[in-house]
Amino acid sequence: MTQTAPAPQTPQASFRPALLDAEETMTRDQIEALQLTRLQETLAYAYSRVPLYQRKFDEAGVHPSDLKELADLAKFPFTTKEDLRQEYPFGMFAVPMDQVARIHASSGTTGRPTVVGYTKQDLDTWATLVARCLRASGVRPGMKVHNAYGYGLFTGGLGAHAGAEKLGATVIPMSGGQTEKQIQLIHDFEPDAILCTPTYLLTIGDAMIHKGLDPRATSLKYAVLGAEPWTQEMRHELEEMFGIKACDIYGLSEVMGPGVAGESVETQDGSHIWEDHFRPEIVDPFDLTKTMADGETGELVFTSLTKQALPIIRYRTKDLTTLQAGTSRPGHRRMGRISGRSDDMIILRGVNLFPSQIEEIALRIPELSPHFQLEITRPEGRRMDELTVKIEPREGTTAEQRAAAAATLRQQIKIHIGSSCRIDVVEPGSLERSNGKLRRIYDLRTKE
Ligand code: DLL
Repeated sequence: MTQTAPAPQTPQASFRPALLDAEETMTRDQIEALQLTRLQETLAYAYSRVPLYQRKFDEAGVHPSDLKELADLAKFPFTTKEDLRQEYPFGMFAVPMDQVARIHASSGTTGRPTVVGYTKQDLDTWATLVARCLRASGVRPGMKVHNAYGYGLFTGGLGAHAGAEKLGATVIPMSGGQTEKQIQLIHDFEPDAILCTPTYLLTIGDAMIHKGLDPRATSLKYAVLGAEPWTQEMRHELEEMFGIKACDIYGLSEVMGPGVAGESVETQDGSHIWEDHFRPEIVDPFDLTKTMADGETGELVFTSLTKQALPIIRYRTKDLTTLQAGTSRPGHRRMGRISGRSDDMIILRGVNLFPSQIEEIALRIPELSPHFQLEITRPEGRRMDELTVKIEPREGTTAEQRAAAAATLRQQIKIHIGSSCRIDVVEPGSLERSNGKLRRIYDLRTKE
């Protein structure tokens, strides 16, 4: 349970550890003991209430009673986005519809949307966990929070909103888009924190600069950013641009929404997964029988431990990362930076490449901006795919500096990733700006 402060606090109120949820201070042993009982309950609950789970467990020859210790989870079958699509819209709900208090959906790029549901208790847990994340990232009761995650079926807007309210903050429910209005409200309402995607914060900062405003002069002190991969270099860019502390928040609709994991402002060393509610695993995406040890990279898989409307068993996120021991919340493990989704991996002449790798390299070159797109083409008559990095230079750079920066980028990509590519330094302001989750990859192969 979240312990709310007895009286309204000012933003300056010093942080008291007593404000942490009791579960945040649990030891690893306590967490794992809690996980075991919750996991046993969840498996039995899912098996008895969701036909798809019953079918899949039966086919795999496992029964919920086979889970005697945490490692036994590896015997159970995975759940994929495809399962949710097949059961569209409500086939995976474990409660009757009159107990479903809210529905969200994620569109994805192809096929049917995936639909997720929440009971009142699920919504309360969700708000509690988002509140934990916001507090870890520096937000305090009494602060004003500008929420620029999109409201609607996307879990970002309403998820972040409920968490900020639960924390005791004052929420400004701006939603995504309308960048001019965002700037106006940030100026007029003087929020302490902003919640949005990293690329959208960049859009807002950029637009401020173009209007002759200084992003460092706003009232903002904290940003809680997620919903898309971002790098340490992008963190540095945004922290410098606004003079703020920027922390990560991670989540996905199928598992809950934002707030599955969140980063502490004191350590800024990756998001702690709230393991009292989710059991994470890292598996080898090419050999799903192989569970990876802490520190090894693989695909992140989640099992929910308390969800009522949509219990989710070994859900394959497609997100590639590592698990490491917790630091500021030692009982809960931390996620490494997400290098990308396996869906977003470009395989160029046998070399695997993620947009975040390009971001990391480009932002170390002072003449280049964080605005870039990746185009994949297959020129006529050629058997090989080509990658073009379209990137904007920093304003005020000369033609010579731009050419030199392009050559450096090309060389650094070759050295660090192993791919040859074309670099197209385009005019500042010419690439599409983010309104939320930014599309970085343009695959033009089918059009040729
Ligand atoms: O993006 C939930 C969310 C909203 C998280 C707001 C954080 C803030 P989906 O639309 O279902 O849900 O997309 C989930 O987005 O599998 C990751 O690939 C990516 N993602 C989410 N957070 C992060 C992050 C929301 N902090 C998918 N870093 C996930 C990297 C992220 N990728």
